[in-house]
Amino acid sequence: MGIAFRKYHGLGNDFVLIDNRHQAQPLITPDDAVKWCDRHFGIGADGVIFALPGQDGTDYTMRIFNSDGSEPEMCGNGIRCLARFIADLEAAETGTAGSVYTIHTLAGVITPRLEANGQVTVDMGLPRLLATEIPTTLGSPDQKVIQHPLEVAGQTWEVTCVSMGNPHCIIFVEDVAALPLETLGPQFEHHPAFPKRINTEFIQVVRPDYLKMRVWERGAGITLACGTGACAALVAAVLSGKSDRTATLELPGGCLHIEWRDTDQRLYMTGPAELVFMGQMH
Ligand code: ZDP
Repeated sequence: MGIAFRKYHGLGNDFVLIDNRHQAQPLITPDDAVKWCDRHFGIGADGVIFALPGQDGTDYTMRIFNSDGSEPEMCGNGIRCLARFIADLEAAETGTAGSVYTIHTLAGVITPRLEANGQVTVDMGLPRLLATEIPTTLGSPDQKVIQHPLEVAGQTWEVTCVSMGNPHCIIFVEDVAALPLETLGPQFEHHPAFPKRINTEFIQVVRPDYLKMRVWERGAGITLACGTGACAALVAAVLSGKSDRTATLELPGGCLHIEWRDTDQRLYMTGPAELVFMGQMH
């Protein structure tokens, strides 16, 4: 007997989605997720996402396993895919679907909204900025980490740290295309300054409202897009005086629209989420 799945992507950041609405225990293990995500021996994905029953009054719960089997607290592109997945399931079952969902995650309640034009806008919540909240040993525990020097690969980088529930460090560079991301990424991810490892975003400011980004993700390596990373990058750019509070983030897989709203200090991310195929895994 196989397990039914659907594959979705948000700007090429691709996920296997599992309908787990009937039980709180994920239908597959982290080890299974590693096999399913393998691009040669499995389905191929950056992670596996479960739609689980809601908790504390939320509509649903999201959990995600990275392609290395580790479990992140949040996933921005993934939660857009989850919202589309749930709406697709509901529509197939009842003929109608919701358009706003409250989702319980390890990073708090996140609220995606399906727009009429096919895009998904997500209230990603508040950024966390103190060193202990990232977590990182850089700077003092109760202070922000902005443009702080960090030695990696024989070079000193100025890093800014932002948690969107999951940990990010952001570095501004002249030319993102020129970076050897495959060799640099793992050295940031496993640097002792980051006890829970780290997602690393390199940002090129093209204009105050247009940033180019490349990402090395914790537990997944180079990906074509990262929603939490794009939100973290905009926060870092605003804190460093490099961008407006609303900007387009150009990632290898396409563009996300990100707003750090000044009225409520929350991040709003808008981007696509698309079904690729459905299948059954043995
Ligand atoms: O924090 C981590 O371990 C990430 N690999 C989680 C996945 C983040 C994601 N790419 C996003 O869009 O936020 C899904």
